[in-house]
Amino acid sequence: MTLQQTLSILKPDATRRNLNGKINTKIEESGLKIIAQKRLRLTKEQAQKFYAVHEERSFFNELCDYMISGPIVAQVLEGEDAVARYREIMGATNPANAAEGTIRKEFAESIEANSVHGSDSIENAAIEIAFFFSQLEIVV
Ligand code: IDP
Ligand code: MG
Repeated sequence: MTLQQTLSILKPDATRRNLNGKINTKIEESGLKIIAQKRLRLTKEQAQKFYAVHEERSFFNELCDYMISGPIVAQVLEGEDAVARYREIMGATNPANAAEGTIRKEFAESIEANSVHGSDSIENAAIEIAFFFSQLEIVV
């Protein structure tokens, strides 16, 4: 067990339906702590940069358009094994395959509008946190 930080995003479908509080409650009930949080709206260029790893995938352009369709909330979560732990409580990418009790099972609208993002590795967590936050904004 190691104390880790991971990047979370409440996506435009979540902010549009006023679900920030409900999702944050699930995060906090899992034991993860929200140690930084901000609401913002990405530009197309920023969305393309954030999702650059998916550049070759068929849904890349649609995904970037969706991510700029409304405000998002970027967060840093901290806790024991935070990267894997958050992936667990988020649930599968496609809500149809997400386990009971997960955020995506409960709230996601579709495989694209699936309410939350979570870093998929410790290395990517560090890169993604630095994309949104300076060290000054992360208060443990
Ligand atoms: P993840 O968010 O569970 O890590 P990724 O495979 O990294 O899933 O995909 C990034 C995001 O791209 C997903 O969260 C979802 O919003 C979107 N996405 C993934 N697969 C599809 C698809 O088949 N069609 C449309 N959008 C998709
Ligand atoms: Mg991913």
